[in-house]
Amino acid sequence: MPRTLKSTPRRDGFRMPGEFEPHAGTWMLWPERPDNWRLGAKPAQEAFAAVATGIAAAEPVTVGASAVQWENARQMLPEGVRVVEVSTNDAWARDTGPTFVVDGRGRVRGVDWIFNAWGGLEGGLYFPWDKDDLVASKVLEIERVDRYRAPFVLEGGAIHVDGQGTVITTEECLLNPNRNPGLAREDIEKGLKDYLGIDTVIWLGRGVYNDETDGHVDNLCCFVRPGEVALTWTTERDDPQYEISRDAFERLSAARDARGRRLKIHKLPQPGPLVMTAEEASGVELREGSRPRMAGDRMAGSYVNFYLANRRVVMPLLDPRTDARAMRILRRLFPRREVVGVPAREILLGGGNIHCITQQLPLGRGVRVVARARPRRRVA
Ligand code: KQY
Repeated sequence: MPRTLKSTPRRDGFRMPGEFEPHAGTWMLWPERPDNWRLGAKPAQEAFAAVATGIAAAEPVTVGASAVQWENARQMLPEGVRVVEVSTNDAWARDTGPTFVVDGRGRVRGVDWIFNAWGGLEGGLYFPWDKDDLVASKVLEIERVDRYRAPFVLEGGAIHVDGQGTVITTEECLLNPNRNPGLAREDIEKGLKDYLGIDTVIWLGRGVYNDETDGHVDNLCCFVRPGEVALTWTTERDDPQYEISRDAFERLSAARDARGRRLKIHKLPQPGPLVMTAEEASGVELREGSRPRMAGDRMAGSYVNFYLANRRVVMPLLDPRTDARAMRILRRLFPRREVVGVPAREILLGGGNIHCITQQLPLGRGVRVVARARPRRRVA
């Protein structure tokens, strides 16, 4: 039986690897709540199935679905994808799943952060979130991986690491009083160092404009490899994203990573601006305690929200005016990976994107590969 450890990853010699390091597989969760996903979540389920299919061509995928949805998920997902019963409040494996850490001997462990639905009762997105807070424990049980319970609130989408001692994050999210009101910046930095096994924190300011997560970094900026980041970018000075990206660019330009390197910054065009249509908003049920969806809502669309699978990049397709340009840039950034696009507007309507709905399980010595990846199939 997996143990809950009283120590910290740092003390035990563990670190969070970069997403670009080899994976044993990917975890996802199945969407169903009708007050976040329109039309009873059916269009979102199609989009999640396309993402799972795109990743399963490269590595094993496990999808957690509720008892009510298990049969539907099983039927909608390809055979090679493992579907297990996990009850959740919603479907954001990046944020409610464990953050896996590895050590030099190839051992894998998991960090289980406290989850409060992106802000608890002070601007969080739904109540209750008790099932979501148990997802990491359940995943670790199924994977037979030992667990650290971190003593503070954090979501996986709020951090990106280079695997060599550096994390990037945003002040908007991690210093938000709705996450850890009792902790100062230095306390948060110490927590990141202890639980991610890193030495250097690079603080960006705000995340993507109108991002309901309070500015998760995984929608704004990510490591493509150690020493290099991708940043969402617009040249439209009147767009509220302009100043946000400009500020991030300046902070990244001034930063040094844990190994003392300057960062090379690659700009990815911002799609849109993308807004919710009246038809889309009307398909979402209203429920007390959940964030209502309104026609005209500006959505936080970003191509940075891609997922790095083994030898593959699965990127969101969001806007025919910019999709091809973003794909060209990603192909240049990842010459040894196949870049595939998945139509992702239905995921964006729920408030996030492909990176937010996935969680990588690194390849370690003790981790079993649960299913064979199916032969490659083109997604888009
Ligand atoms: O972007 C994410 N990491 C999660 C988005 C959650 C949105 C909930 N409606």
